[in-house]
Amino acid sequence: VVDVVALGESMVTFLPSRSGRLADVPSFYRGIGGAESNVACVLAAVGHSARWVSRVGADGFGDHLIETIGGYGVDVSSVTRDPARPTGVYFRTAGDRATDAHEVAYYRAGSAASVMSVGNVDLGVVRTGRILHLSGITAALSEGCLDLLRELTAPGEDRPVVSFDVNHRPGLWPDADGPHVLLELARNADIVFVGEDEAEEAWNIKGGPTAIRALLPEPATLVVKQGASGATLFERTPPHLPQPHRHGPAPQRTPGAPTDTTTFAPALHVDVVAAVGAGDAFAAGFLSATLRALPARARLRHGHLMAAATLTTPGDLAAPPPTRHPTTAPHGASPRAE
Ligand code: KDG
Repeated sequence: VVDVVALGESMVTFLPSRSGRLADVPSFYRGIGGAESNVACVLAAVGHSARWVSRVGADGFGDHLIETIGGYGVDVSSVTRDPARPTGVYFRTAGDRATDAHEVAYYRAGSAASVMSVGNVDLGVVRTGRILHLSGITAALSEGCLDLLRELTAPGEDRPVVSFDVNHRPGLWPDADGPHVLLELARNADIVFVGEDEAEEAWNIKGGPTAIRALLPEPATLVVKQGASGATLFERTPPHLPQPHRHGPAPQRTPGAPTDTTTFAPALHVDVVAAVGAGDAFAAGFLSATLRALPARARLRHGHLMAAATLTTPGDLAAPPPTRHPTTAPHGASPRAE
């Protein structure tokens, strides 16, 4: 049993050499992106066992993703290579520090990961984690990816605790269905992360965390991220996590207490370099502290600490750990700074 399995598309990211419009940036340098693998990387960096499940092309960018994510200590042995489709890439601008307004250009349609489906992903492997971490990005990639998410979030006694980051990316949805689909998926998850601004944009919810909880009462754990001010946790009952090193089905869920406990924790004050990846780092910190069975406020605090580290770097991830995990080293490659 690994602590966390994260499933989703990762891409080689091209970060701008200087600020300005995409049309004007003269050169880019390479990083990695992918909301779910970001979560896995941060978790592995702080000592958890984490597995990333995905598909990449049989190309150099696929090699780079596997080697770099593996370099964080993530188990990449369940990542499939697709000889017929490329690894997705995307370019981003530095954007405005105050508003985080930036441009993103995706080149991921028809990518290897976009054809993930119930038929080509090993569901048994995906369900081996104490927590399965998913995000709404995957649902937008294709019908097959959406079916896969529906299967993985379908209620069932033997599924792992399902963590779901809404990650509404309006530019990825081909039609207006995104918000409805994201709500449906979130309602079936056990732990849900959503930004207050994201909920307002997707679901037109204006009443803050309490109104978001009213829309999303089903998940036992709901974390509403409120940007630089902090985050609010609504929780009926902390997740029942199977013990590490134990095989067999997860313990039976007991019905939650009827009322929520509400906890707020302020964010850290940081000089933001780039917000990209901060939500993923927050989720990883929160899940890490949840795996360690820490109290509610400490779980939020761990989220903020991890997010703060990422906010002070231009890319998705804070600096990788100096040494790689010997047991998960793919192809003997060395870790790379992003
Ligand atoms: O959370 C960071 C991600 O948004 C970034 O890595 C790119 O996964 C990505 C996406 O699909 O937007």
